Amino acid sequence: MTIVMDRIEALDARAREIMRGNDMGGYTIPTKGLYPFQWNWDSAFAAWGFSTFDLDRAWTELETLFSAQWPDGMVPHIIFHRPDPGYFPGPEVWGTRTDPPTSGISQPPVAAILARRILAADPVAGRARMKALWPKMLAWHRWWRRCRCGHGVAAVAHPWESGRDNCTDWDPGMARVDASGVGEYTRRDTGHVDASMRPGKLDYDRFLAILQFGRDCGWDQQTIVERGPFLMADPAITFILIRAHRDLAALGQELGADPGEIATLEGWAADLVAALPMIWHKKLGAHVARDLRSGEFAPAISSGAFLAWLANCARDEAEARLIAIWDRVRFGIPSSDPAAPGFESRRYWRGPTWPVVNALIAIGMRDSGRDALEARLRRETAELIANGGFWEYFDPLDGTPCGGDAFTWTAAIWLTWAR
Ligand code: 9YW
Repeated sequence: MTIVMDRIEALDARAREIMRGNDMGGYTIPTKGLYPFQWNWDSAFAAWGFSTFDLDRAWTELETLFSAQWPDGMVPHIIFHRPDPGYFPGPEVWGTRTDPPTSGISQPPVAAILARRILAADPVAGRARMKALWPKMLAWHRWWRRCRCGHGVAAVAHPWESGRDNCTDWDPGMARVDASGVGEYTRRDTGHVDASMRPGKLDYDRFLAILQFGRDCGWDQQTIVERGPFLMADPAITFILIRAHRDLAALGQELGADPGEIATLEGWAADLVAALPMIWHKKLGAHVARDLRSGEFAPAISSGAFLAWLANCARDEAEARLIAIWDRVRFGIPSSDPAAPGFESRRYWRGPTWPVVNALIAIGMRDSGRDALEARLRRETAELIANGGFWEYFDPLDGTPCGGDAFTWTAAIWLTWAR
């Protein structure tokens, strides 16, 4: 499909309007109603989107995100800047007692990857702002190393920490979570979006049981990692973190950071690469999520495996298998293999394609010289947005727009990459 010029301009204008409309002053919400706070990786994508038309605002987005960094270096997955009863679980459920109130887990560390791209667009005026952010990003990366990489590759202590909430990746770990004591609660998400597109009731019970464990131990990371109800190795965050460590090291070179700290970052990336065999699934022939409590692998290849290109860690024998998975759908990389049990084409992370994930995979394709694959992924993602609008995610089989409308990160991905 060729999208004609004035149509592209109209889509650009709409994307900017969505981003401005979701701008709460210093931070951007993912979408009105469903997600009324600042989310971690959404904000990094928002900053990248803003960098196409308002560089000052792009840096502000990252600065606001890092202003909620915990003393131990963690950058939380949600920042509850202002109360809003439209979302559950809110700050009183998380009980982190921080100011501003936040959740107690993190989210995929894409900030350094995208900050490097923003600085490339703003090398002069952006230098001082990136310089101020660099030690904060380093502290966050150190938190990942210390609190989530003790088993080798990167782990998540909650499916929400992966950013891919109900993906088939988490099925083995979630099956072991006892949710019998969570008590009564009222979900808000299903009031905004069709319940058939959202995680199920048992998923939510388990999400809450894991949250309650963290809250009850005062968000003590050692306790969570050693004894928490859920801990799984995440291929997506592992690949993202390898790339982010390297990008932060490169930013450090450019900004004249301490060479010892730059070498530390490169060492952390190398250690993650060395640990990759533990998530290599021989029979499936790809990198696959793995339960760190039981050793069990996830049942299917997910979009996480495609991020190996982003980290320049792809294994040749996986390539044909990954492309075969992609060929099973019409639009974009599916979040889980359509041929595997558990795939649902519209239920959140159990099958749908997500423009943000496609954009990260595309960076890897481009950087590793897979230009034809990158062009195909861009064309398919652009078609979804041009035909369906700026929705949260899409059915990869027929392109049906799903989830929330007027979504910040989809607008950002249009402006930065898909158009
Ligand atoms: C939730 C905001 C967030 C994303 C996540 C996505 C979802 C929150 O929305 O999580 O309550 O389920 O899974 O990746 O950051 O867009």
